[in-house]
Amino acid sequence: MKEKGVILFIAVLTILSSCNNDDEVSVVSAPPRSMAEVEAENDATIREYLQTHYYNYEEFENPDPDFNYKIVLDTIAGLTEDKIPLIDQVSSMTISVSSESFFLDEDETVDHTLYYVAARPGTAGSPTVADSTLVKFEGQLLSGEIFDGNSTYTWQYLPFFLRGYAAGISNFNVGEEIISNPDGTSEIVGSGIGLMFLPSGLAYFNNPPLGSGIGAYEELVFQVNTGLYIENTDYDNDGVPSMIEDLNSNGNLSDDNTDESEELSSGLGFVPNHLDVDDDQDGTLTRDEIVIDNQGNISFPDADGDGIPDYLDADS
Ligand SMILES: [Ca+2]
Ligand SMILES: [Ca+2]
Ligand SMILES: [Ca+2]
Ligand SMILES: [Ca+2]
Repeated sequence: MKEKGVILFIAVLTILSSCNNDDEVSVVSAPPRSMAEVEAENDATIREYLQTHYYNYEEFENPDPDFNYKIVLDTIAGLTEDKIPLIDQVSSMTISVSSESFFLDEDETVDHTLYYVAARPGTAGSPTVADSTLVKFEGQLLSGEIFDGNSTYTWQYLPFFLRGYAAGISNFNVGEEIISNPDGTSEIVGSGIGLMFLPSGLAYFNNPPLGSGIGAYEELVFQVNTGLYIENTDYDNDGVPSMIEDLNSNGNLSDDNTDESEELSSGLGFVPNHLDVDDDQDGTLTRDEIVIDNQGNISFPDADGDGIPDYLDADS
């Protein structure tokens, strides 16, 4: 069945490309592929890359005074054949992804593998996927082509970024403090420098941004410099740290929305708890349904004792 679909698709493409009417621009898109199938392919491609490439780990181990602490990737061949391949230096983590997060019809939940290495471990704490983090980054394809980046530190609220990017950063540590250089630039003492490899299911899958140069189902590589982070970031300032608003603890803050049915029926749209100041839409702000003591400890009263705290319980 699938092969027939592909043949039909090619036939449609051929018809369109042989149509020379410049006034009509048609866009044809194939139906999304199976997430499990794509993940298996992406993982094989990434592992092949990791086996055949290394990074400038020796420069990080014994840095020259003028070393710029940039990760450089290269192939292992000829003069470099004694280098340690990335596959022997990376760690990995498994992240379960629901096809719903890409609005796919086929209902799948697929384990994805993210590979990462800390080239220079940061000297302070480590953000969660729900924290705002001060980051410099560079995104590239496995081909080496750079598609995005920011060479100055920028605050990034990680839930707004790619699932794999946020998860990758949560493995790295940040630095201690910002210092200003005489030339007006500034740096962060002890910041972390890391590298991560994302299968497409932890990135854009079938829907990369137009004009980005990223293909559908393409693997991505990010080099990051993690400067600082805000511990227990509370993005919507409702008193509940974003990490605690991940009610099903799956590391994805977009699928926790207590008042989803009310929001959809009232036309308010979909506002997940980490962005919602009244999580249960009972008209009382979340901030007024929780208790924060002088030490900053949060407790969650449950007035009717039904096991659902008041801030998530529309009838209490
Ligand atoms: Ca919050
Ligand atoms: Ca969640
Ligand atoms: Ca909501
Ligand atoms: Ca409420």
